[in-house]
Amino acid sequence: MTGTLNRGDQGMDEVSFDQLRQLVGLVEYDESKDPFPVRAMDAVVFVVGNATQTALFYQAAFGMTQVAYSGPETGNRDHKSYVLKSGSARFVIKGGVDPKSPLLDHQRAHGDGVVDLALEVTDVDKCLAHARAQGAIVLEEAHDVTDEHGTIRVGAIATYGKTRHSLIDRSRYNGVYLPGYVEKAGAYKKPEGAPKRIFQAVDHCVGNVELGKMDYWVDWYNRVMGFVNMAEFVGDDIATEYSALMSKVVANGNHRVKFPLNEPAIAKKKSQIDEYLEFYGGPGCQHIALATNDIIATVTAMRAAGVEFLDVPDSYYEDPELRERIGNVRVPIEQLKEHAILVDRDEDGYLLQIFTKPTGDRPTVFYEMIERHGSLGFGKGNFKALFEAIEREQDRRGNL
Ligand code: TYF
Ligand code: FE
Repeated sequence: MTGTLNRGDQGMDEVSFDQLRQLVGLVEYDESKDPFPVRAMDAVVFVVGNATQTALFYQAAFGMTQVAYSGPETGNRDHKSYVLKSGSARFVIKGGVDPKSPLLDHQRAHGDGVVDLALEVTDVDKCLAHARAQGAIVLEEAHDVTDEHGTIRVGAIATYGKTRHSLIDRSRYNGVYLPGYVEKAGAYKKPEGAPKRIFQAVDHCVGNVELGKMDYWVDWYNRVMGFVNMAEFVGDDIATEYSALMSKVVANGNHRVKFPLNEPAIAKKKSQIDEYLEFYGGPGCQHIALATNDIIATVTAMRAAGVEFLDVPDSYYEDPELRERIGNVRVPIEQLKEHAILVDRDEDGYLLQIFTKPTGDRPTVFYEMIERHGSLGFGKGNFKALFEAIEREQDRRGNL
């Protein structure tokens, strides 16, 4: 079928396909010509030092809902694992229990971080065969995992650093997550009047790779996963002037899954990417952007729960050029200023975005909240203000 939209998990959660189109910026594409058809992100999987407390953090501060659990009580003696949902987004939070758990070694080396950007695919075997033919490292061969709720077919390939892409076909499964998990709500109760959800979907997941390796990984995603390059990038010119990083974006055919890739640039200052690579102990996932349809409510709820966002100087909002550049947007500039929300416009529309400070102990992983109104970009017009704000934080940490 030509021009078919990849309908993803429509119906499985409460975010409709048409909502997603707006939320994460989808385009039409011909899935039949795709060597590696990806439906959606299946889950972002984290390994952390204390999964029990981190799961509570994502409920209290990100408004997520706990839906499943695996741990010693369910026969998994190695680690605890909590599954959280918000709209179509799924986070899985794991922490070692057995002192010999390899998850504890991972946490010691990297701190809290993302180990798996798991993808929902229609044909695990086809994707793995294509990936292998293109030279990808296969970490797990395709195999079935079955319980009373049906069968999952799963495999995995290695990407940058210690990160993997699990490939999951859940079309024959109706359990809550994967075999081995039990359905389990959290004890956490949302405060009265709290929004039903703070975000609806994962918009993009950014990888930081070593100096000189960005183009390697762009090419890798092109070849191995059939991803296409998106127009937005930070090139040499911007890099040396103020950003200290270079960045390109790859996406699956319908742009539902978007992976920007950053590498450090040699600039006057130590790159924020170098700081990440040093503290993470190598390449890894830098930020996850979460799509919301009401960024004011999102930021208000997250701030109330104690999440800290990057400061934006008043001059950003007072610049007369800003009004000219962005035109009419849903939220008055005064209100954007009050919440430190950034705004950018391109030929397709505009977007509102805001960035948290690193959410863990190491200056590594952080979040972006993004409200799209037609724009398919990443906030190019904000790069200068954003990178300066990141560098002010880097300086406070003594890493500039
Ligand atoms: O994902 C993006 O491209 C934007 C901008 O270190 C960005 O969110 C790029 C690099 C970075 C922080 C934000
Ligand atoms: Fe981003």
